[in-house]
Amino acid sequence: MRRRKFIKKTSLISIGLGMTNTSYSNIEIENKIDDTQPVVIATWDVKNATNEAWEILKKGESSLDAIEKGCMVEEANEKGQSVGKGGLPDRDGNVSLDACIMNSQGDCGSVVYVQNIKHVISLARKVMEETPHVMLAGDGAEKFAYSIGFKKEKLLTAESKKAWNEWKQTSKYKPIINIENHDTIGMLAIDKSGNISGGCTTSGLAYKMNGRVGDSPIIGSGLYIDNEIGGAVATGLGEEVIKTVGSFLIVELMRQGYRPQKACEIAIKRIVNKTNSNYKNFQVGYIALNKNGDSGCYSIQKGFSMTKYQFDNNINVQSDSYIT
Ligand code: SD4
Repeated sequence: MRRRKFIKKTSLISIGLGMTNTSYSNIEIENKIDDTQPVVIATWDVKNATNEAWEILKKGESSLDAIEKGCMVEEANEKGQSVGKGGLPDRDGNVSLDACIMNSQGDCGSVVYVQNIKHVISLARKVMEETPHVMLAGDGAEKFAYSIGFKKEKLLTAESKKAWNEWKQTSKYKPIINIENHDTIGMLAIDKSGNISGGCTTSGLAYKMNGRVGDSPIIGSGLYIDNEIGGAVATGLGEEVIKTVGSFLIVELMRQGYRPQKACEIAIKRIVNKTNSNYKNFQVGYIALNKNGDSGCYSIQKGFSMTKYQFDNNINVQSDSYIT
């Protein structure tokens, strides 16, 4: 019933705007739907995380709560080696986490280089809600965390330590991402009131240089939300996302009328088309959601996917990619 209503109301209109200084002349505009459907999307195959978020959305609670609780599922999952406890360490053996969160009012909070706190998405939320700042780093972020009751925890698990020891023997450090080795959680959700929020949480690039921070906690790069338009979130080689301010770019493209799918594709092509891009050697993937509940995803390499919980269906969708 809901689905039919949604499809009926989202007929597409393509209009040529005669733009001269861009190759994207066909802007697609969707008719607005007048009722709100909750929806949550996330990077990679994380159905437990989207399920947790969906349960919160279904009860009519806020998209911000859904994002925090959904991301926490993967932060606590020690088997996931790119997020939270069990994340792979830097080249010196330190696990350091980055995260950010953004609400529908445009407020945001971020933490970087946090070494002893598992739920950095919650800490980012506390930075947003309880400090006058947007970003806290390292020891300062942890000091704040302990002062408000967060527990100190060792994040390096035996499994990740073993992987690091093996890497030390066989691998040389290269500042490119192994395309199989990432599953940063980026999540976007719209609640029953129609408000969108987003979050992103990661242990970053495995075996990175000590002190390195990626795109995931950088508002505009790893995540961006605009409650009038929608949101976007990134995964993959953070340096390339930062250089093109990827998530902000996608939201601005949606503001111009592009659907989320097309906006993600344009943002990926922006990376690929850089003159010095060695895009064949790294992965970047984006997901995006507009205020109508329309979503999209796109990546450079094959293998990226998005999990989407919408219309009571929790599904993993394979992403199209630039390299096929
Ligand atoms: C980073 N974007 O730190 C993150 C890495 C990533 O799954 O996506 N890992 O660059």
